[in-house]
Amino acid sequence: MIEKTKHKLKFREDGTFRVLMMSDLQESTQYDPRSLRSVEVLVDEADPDLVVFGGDNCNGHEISSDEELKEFLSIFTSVLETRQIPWAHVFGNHDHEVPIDIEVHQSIYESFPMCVSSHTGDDVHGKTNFLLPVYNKNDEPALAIWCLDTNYTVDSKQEWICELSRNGSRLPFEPNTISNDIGFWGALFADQLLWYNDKSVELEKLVGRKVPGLLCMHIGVKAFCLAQSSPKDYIKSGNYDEVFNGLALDPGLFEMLKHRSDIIGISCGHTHRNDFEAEVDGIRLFWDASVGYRCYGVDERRGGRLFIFNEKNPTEFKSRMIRTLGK
Ligand SMILES: [Fe+2]
Ligand SMILES: [Mn+2]
Repeated sequence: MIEKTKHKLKFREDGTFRVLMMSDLQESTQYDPRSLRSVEVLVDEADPDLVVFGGDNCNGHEISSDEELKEFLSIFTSVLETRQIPWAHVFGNHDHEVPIDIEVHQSIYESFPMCVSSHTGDDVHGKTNFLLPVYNKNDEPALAIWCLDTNYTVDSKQEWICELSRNGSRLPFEPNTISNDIGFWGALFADQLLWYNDKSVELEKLVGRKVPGLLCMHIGVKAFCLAQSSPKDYIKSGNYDEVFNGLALDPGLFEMLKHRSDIIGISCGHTHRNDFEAEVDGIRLFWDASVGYRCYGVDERRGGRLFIFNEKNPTEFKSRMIRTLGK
């Protein structure tokens, strides 16, 4: 079933749909005023139909109670709530450090009137796995915004291998060689890939064709590393000077996306200095630099990433960084 969202997302009368992704706000109730200003000027300039908080939304160590999380979110989403702009979120590694039960953590986000985020249940790893269809003039889904939770990390390689073997028989490809990167951030699990695959098939059946999608998640797949290592071959614009090792564990999301061939772009945060646009194997890859000012980064690069889709041909979308310094 393709679930209904709290607010139906639709292309505008002029045929456009504008998405603003803001990652690594990494703030709390003890925030730097420049971080709040950064969110406000981005919303002003982007004029978005949907905002996606791209993970590391809060600085996990500075949030210790439900009330603090609510207060933090009230502060940083008030510009969206006031203007009635739908917003969604994915969790990043620092969000997973918040010492609040993940169910409660998610329900606090979803309790905000303009929050259109959803979640998977206990049968799928992570929480912020969901799909947001965007409807055209004929009331058909013409674009899909996908969100995936890249989790915290895994406790042991054994945990990940067990998970893979439980679900592996349904995977349409051979899993990647298991990396030795345990200890780095982020992990995707086979059940998340299967969730995406099943929803993608369902959406295709419902609409009668593949629906182009933008996938938003905190930590990028190895294709981002490939682009970084051969910039002349893959990178079109932007900065790529911050070292990135990819997800610690990934059963092969990128291969699955190529197999399904409906995802046209992947947008990630996590690195705070990188903000490139690249293309690998026909999928466009995007990084946005950090939107917050209290975490490490380059002030001149801080901001968010705007995507502009057109319902006539969503695959030909435009994207650019919006910087906040000096605005
Ligand atoms: Fe971060
Ligand atoms: Mn991160």
